[in-house]
Amino acid sequence: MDNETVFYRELPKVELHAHLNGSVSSQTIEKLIGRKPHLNIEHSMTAIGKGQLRTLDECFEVFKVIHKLVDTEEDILMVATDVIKEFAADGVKYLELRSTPREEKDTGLTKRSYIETVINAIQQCKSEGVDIDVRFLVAIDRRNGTEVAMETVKLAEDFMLSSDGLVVGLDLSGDPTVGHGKDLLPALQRAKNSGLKLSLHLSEVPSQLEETDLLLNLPPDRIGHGTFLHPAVGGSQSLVDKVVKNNIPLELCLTSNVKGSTVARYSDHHFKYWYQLGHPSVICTDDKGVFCTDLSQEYHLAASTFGLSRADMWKLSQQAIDCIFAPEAVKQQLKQKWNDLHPQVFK
Ligand code: 6MZ
Repeated sequence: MDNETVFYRELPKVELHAHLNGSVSSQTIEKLIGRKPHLNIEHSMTAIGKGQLRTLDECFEVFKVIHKLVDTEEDILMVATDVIKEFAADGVKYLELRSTPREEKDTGLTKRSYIETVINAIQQCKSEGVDIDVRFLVAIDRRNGTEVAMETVKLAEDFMLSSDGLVVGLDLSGDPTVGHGKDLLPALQRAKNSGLKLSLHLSEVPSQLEETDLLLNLPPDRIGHGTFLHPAVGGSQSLVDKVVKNNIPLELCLTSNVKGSTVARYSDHHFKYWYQLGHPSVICTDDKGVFCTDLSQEYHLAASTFGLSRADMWKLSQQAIDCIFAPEAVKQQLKQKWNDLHPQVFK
């Protein structure tokens, strides 16, 4: 490993935007394929390799293939524990995983047992002493509409109260070209009122000014992507002003946006715009398995693309602590951890 690679691996990091089924590594996919050879799924169908570009639509086809491979409690337990350990091995000290609870009639999987299994995986890793604090965001897939969104919020509320602080919020994701945010507003409002933190995918594709404006009025606690918020790419100053005024952090995923073709080149990535504004921006992976990346590569990529120093990148990872959904005491513990690790990382 070269010097730079070692630095970004050792840099303590916070991962706030990771979809569970998009984060499955090639090793875990191999194990799943071994469990289900009859599906005839090949590895090339579940990942987008180096230099390959896809449309966002094609990315969503990939998730459907992975969902076929992950359809029992046993699968979810394996996937979640593997993903957590991989993030830990990459130097992630705090992780918020998100996933859409699914029901599978054939295997008896229910939405409730889906969430319980992810929670079990988190607890199992903790009891094994894996050095990472993991929390969970229950995800709403926007394509499933109003009723499912409300049902998901109720489930998330139950788990927020019964999971010992592990379920901290709600994610709104799914194919951004399907459905409209206004149909999901009552569910999101209810979630907010009950104390769930909200991370919403906003303006991931162009021409969603009206929807974005509506959802920004909630306001959400964090924004996923926000690729088309600013005026230069067809967004608007008033959207930017709302984000800035409410100090809503952005979760930014460079490789995902370039491979999914919503950003043409790394140097065009909106990280630059928000970083120059001094607005809280957190580098994340989105789907490390599908996009063949990890968080240390994303930090390295941001640094090399935008000419940032190691000290700048340290500051970015440290500032991400203020954007987590876990309570203040956890932020303090993480800040202490960063202080303790500083000499070793800059040795
Ligand atoms: C929007 C995305 C996404 O929930 O089954 N997901 N939603 N934009 C993206 N950009 C590429 N990447 C992933 O993980 C897979 C699900 O996460 C959401 C989609 O709903 C996808 O089906 P889970 O663990």
